[in-house]
Amino acid sequence: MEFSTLERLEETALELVSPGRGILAADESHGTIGKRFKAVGIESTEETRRDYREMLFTTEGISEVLSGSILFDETIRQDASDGRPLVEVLKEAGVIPGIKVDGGAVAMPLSPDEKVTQGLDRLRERLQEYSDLGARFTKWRAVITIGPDIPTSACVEANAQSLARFAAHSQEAGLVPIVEPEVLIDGEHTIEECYETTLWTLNRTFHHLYEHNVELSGMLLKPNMVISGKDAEEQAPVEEVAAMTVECLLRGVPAAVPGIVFLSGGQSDKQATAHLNAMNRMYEGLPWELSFSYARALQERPMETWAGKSENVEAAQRAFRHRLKMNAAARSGGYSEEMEDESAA
Ligand code: 5MM
Repeated sequence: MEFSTLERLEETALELVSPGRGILAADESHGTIGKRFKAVGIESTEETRRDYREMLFTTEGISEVLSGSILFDETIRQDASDGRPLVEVLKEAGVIPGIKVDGGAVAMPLSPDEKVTQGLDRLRERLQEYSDLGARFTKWRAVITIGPDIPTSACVEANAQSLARFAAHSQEAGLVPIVEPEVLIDGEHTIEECYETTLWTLNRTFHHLYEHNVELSGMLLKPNMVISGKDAEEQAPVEEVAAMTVECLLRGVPAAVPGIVFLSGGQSDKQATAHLNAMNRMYEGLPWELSFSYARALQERPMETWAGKSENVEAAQRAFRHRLKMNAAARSGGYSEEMEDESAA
């Protein structure tokens, strides 16, 4: 890789994890956004999806707390209601546009309870197009499920290798890859089981990243937190989640990676903030920045408040700004439950 390309990748990666800011994952595919909209009574059409994302992107003052936003293929081609491309709206607001480039996780052949992510075909051409459309970073999500006899080694390897191939393609195109191996919260597993599976997945992912010559200083990692399964009888408290997560990352993520941007993975919005806050409060001098790249934990309240009605835009933007501010505070361990009421008021 040319030195100037690497320098540009490193600069973008560092900007995405700059202090007090984080990333909005707004890259829901049609199926996912349809499900989320339906739950709050919004019909999913090209226009409602555009209006909703425009509402988020035009929230005043977001660049103070938002460094980047991950878009879906449809959104990167859409114009705002005033005719400006949504990508320009983000850029003018001081937010870096990124793009999800995976083709979704599908059932693994002969092991249907596990998933493999597709989308490597024609990736080189697609990345060129996304770069021309204004994207500066990319994202690929792999899904690992904990259950009886799973994950299998075949599943972990296949996903880790695809993540590495994606990351290599992305850097070749001058785009910062966000590598997202998500160990799902679904299930009755203990926090210890989540720790083991997460560490295994991270180790194999970084093994393949190395084999594919990916420059670690020009990428970001988007992992799950180490947490009890959603249906586990015993739920680990905040400090334990924070400690187990950081200890796992210290053993699985090389120091050359500039930042770790967590997914929220089905945690409540306040839980996701509290966990990130505890990690940043409890640990000093970590080799990487600890930040967020949440979808649900940032959007839950604004989406519900908006409900597809233009008269709700201001209130929804207030809810969005509030959640961003809480997570921005968590970047330095300065968040507290009391701030929820103060800021909301
Ligand atoms: C918004 O959800 C993203 C896309 O998922 P689909 O391809 O299934 O529609 C997803 O990649 C997202 O970026 C991460 O999972 C983080 O989202 P959460 O809600 O876990 O913070």
